Amino acid sequence: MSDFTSVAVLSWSLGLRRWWLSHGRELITSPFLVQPKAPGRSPTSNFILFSFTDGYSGNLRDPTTFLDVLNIMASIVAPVLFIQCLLSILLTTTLAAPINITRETFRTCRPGNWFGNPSDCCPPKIIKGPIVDFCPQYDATKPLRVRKALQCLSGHELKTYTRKLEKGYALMRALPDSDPRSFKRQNEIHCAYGTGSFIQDGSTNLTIDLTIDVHMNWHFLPWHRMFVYFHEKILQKLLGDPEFSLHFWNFDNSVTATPRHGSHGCYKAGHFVPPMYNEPSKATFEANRSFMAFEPNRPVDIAFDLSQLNPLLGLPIFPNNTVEEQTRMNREIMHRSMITLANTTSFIGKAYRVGDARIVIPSAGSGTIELWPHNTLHAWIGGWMRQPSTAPIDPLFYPFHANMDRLWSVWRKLGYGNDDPTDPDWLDTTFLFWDENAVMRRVKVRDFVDLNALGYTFEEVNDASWIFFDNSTSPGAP
Ligand SMILES: [Cu+2]
Repeated sequence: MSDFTSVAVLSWSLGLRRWWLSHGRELITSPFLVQPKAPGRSPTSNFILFSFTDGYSGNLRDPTTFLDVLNIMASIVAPVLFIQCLLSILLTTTLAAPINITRETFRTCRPGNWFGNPSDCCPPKIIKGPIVDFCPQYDATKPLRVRKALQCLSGHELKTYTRKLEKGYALMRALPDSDPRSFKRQNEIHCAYGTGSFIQDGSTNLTIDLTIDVHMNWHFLPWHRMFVYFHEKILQKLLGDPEFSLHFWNFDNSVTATPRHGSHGCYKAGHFVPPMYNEPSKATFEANRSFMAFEPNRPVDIAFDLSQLNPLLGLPIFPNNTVEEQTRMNREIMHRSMITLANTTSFIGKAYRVGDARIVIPSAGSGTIELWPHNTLHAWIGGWMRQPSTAPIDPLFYPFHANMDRLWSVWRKLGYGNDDPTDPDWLDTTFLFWDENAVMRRVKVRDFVDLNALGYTFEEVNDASWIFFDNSTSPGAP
């Protein structure tokens, strides 16, 4: 907020001064308005960037200098920034507080958008029944449920798990649309929370509506932990099995070595799309993915960049790396995202409170873990997974995000002073979710930072493959 204020105020004062100087001396040459050529006008600076052509006559206008461009931009943009800034100051000084999603938030839901792509996915505007505060039920006498790595399930375990998950999804898909636990409605809730469909309570009274997005800021990790938690609870309820755990896709695991004798935990590579999600006969299958995601021996590309488009087809270019090249790159990026670049602020994401405008540029607010591997793999998997309005339509979303959840807990254990924010505006943020009994729950971020209190943990896997990544090792070294 303070950065924004100073930029706005600076732009405003610069703009005013330049506007006065320009108009006072009749020097302005606007690229946007057709003006007669000023006789004898010559460039006042060596920083000549553009020449503009009069669209009607084709005459070349005066060369416009760098300073003129700055001048014009400042004159146009600064007042807008200034007004926005004043409103933001007004809001933050009077309302600075954690985001709270309420009945009113649902009531005022409206169509949203993501990078200009419209969406219309508001859940029912009227929440029926009471909203019940969520409270973790920690029972020290009970063993923690273990979410396991999908690639490590033994033959029998895998069979049982696949059968259960298939049944769970069949039941979830069979629920009517009116049931908030239905597969369709779960996509809807992620869509509403991720496309600016919800408006911050109270902001509708002002000239600008401040929308909410759980991506590109510090809500990314806790919100998705909650979302997967309730998804798992709903599966448990439908299956009648309170011990059912949603196992994770260990996509960051590029282990290529055989396990050392006596090692604990699972040491198998997890960087391929889990086969049960790629078999057309299974309820976990989704055809709408990039063709690369169906190649059984192709590791994921954590470096994938959707902006690499084939100029002829407009389709993304998938680099043809060898398995060794790709896994080395993946380990390097994981190391950077989780360790080298990841302090508390840069890992968790930018603060986002009442009065803050929705952040719409990933690099401006996302934590490192959201940028890599999260965003890159959503793009690499493709299809529904490429947009927040549709991503949970692909069942792969859930084991994918279960691993994101695990990576958050791994980061906390790494040392380096890693710890979650202590800011009450983060801890006291409340979201609303329907639970396994279709009851609306008010959920606080502070109740979702401790996995043990939530009753589950993750199987140990070989994170050493990226934790101890050494830049000096030759490509392909395990
Ligand atoms: Cu999301």
